[in-house]
This record gives sequence, structure tokens and C-alpha cells, in this order.
Amino acid sequence: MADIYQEAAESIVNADRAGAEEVAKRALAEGISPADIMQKGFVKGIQEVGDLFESGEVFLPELMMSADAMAGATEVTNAALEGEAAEAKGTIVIGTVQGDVHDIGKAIVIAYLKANGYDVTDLGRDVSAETFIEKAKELNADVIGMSALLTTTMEEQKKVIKAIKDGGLSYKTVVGGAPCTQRWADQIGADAYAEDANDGVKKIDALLGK
Ligand code: B1M
Repeated sequence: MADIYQEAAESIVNADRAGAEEVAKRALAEGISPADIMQKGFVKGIQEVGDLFESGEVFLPELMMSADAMAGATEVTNAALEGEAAEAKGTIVIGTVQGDVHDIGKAIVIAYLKANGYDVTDLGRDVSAETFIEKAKELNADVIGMSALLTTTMEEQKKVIKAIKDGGLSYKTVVGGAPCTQRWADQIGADAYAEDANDGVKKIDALLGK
């Protein structure tokens, strides 16, 4: 079993999209859950690429190619999760905050939420505070989810929460993304911090009493 996780991680490090999709399909066919192959395999790979990027051993074009391989793997595993959908437990709008284009983690969170019975609207990436609020109003959302992967864009989460409070609105807010922590969530007045997709479902269930 460990070998296939290793293969999954290597496909991302090698920026091999076709290979990543093939490993994802094979893992699912072998009965490995979408969550396991993602967390124990592909995510390890993209984290390794991130470390290599930070230490200057790989450059932006290679990082982008690894991200593309990651997107291929995510498409396969997310499609497998779709079959598990149940009745809608609540309405969520989610996006990557303004100035930030990282959306791999958000795509995983969305798939988990949908598989767990939520009606989820993906606002995309580089989403302004105004758009978060407009869409939440339009869709009568229960929860606004905000993903931020850069220390420089985390501040945008604070901006959205401030806009909600200033507008006298009552949407529940959940923040996530690698630089975010529970402490950050407390500091900016978010209702919850989600460490990963599974935690996101748990926190939103708790916020909505599901
Ligand atoms: Co960028 N990048 N990147 N990058 N990138 C990081 C984040 C970085 C840590 C890499 C590094 O230096 N080690 C670094 C940030 C440093 C910092 O801010 N301190 C960085 C940088 C610097 C940059 C650029 C500035 C590089 C440049 O241009 N010089 C640039 C910024 C562009 C921009 O946004 N304006 C940039 C660009 C890119 C790519 C486009 C090449 C690509 C993104 C492609 C894409 O997403 N479509 C990319 C990638 C892939 C990464 C790394 C390697 C991987 C991110 C990822 O997908 N992780 C990343 C290094 C790293 O994280 N180790 C890095 C896997 C994913 C499953 O995890 O996103 O954390 P994550 O999501 C998790 C949880 O966090 C949580 O659940 C998810 C699933 O379990 N979660 C939520 C996330 N959002 C949530 C929302 C919720 C709930 C839970 O709401 C309900």
C-alpha cells in the first residue's frame, strides 16, 4: 500500500499529470479512499515541491507544472467523491481571497463539503471582499469559506469579516489555507478555522448544528 502513496507523491514531484491521473484511478480501483490517496500521497508530493521551491531547487515554471499534475489528481479523486452526495444541509459560498490564485486545497474542500451534503458555490480565486458578500446575499448563504495561501493575502480574510460585521450581516465564517491557524481565526473574529477538508466539514457541521 505504501508504494502507491509513494508513486502518487512522485508523480507530483515529477510534474507528471498523466501519471498522477493514472495513479489516482488505480488507487481508487484498489479500494483506497479519495481522502487517503490525496492526503498520504499527492499532498505529500506538492508539499515536497513547495519545500524545493522555497529552497531554490525548483523554479516557478516547474512549480506550475506540479500544480497542474495536482489538479489532474484532484479531478479524479473529487469525481469519485461526487457519487457520495446526500441531501443539502446548508448553503456555502467559498473562494480564494483577493490577490491569491492558489485553489488546489479549495477544490478538495469543496468536494468534501458536497460529498457531505452541502450546497456549495465556488466563487473561484482572487475574490474580492465585495464579491464574497454579494454572492452570500444573492444565494442566502449560511457560511462563507475563505482560502488564503499567502501570508500577504491572509489579511483579506480579515477584510471580509470586517465587511460582514460592518454591514450587520450574520454569515458564519470559516478560514483555511496553509498559513492560517486557530489563533489567526480568533484574532480576526472568524467563527472557525479548518486545518484541512475533513476538519472543514466538521467545523461547518458544528457551526450549523448538523
Ligand atoms: Co505558491 N506559494 N506561489 N503556487 N505554492 C506557496 C503557498 C508557498 C508556501 C511556497 C513556498 O515558498 N514554500 C509560498 C507562500 C509563502 C508565504 O506566503 N509565506 C508560495 C509563493 C511564494 C507563491 C508565489 C508568490 C510565487 C511567485 O510568483 N514567485 C505565487 C503567488 C501567486 C498568487 O497567488 N498571487 C505562487 C504561485 C503558485 C502556483 C500558481 C505555481 C501554484 C498554485 C496553483 C493552484 O493552486 N492552482 C502554487 C503552489 C502549488 C504552491 C504550493 C507548492 C502548494 C499549495 C497546495 O496546493 N497545497 C505551496 C507550498 C505549500 O503549501 N507547501 C505554495 C496542497 C493543498 C491540498 O493544501 O492549499 O493548504 P492547502 O489546502 C488544504 C488546507 O489548507 C485546507 O484544506 C485544504 C485541503 O486539505 N484549506 C481550507 C484550504 N483552504 C481552505 C478553505 C476552507 C477550509 C479549509 O474554507 C472553508
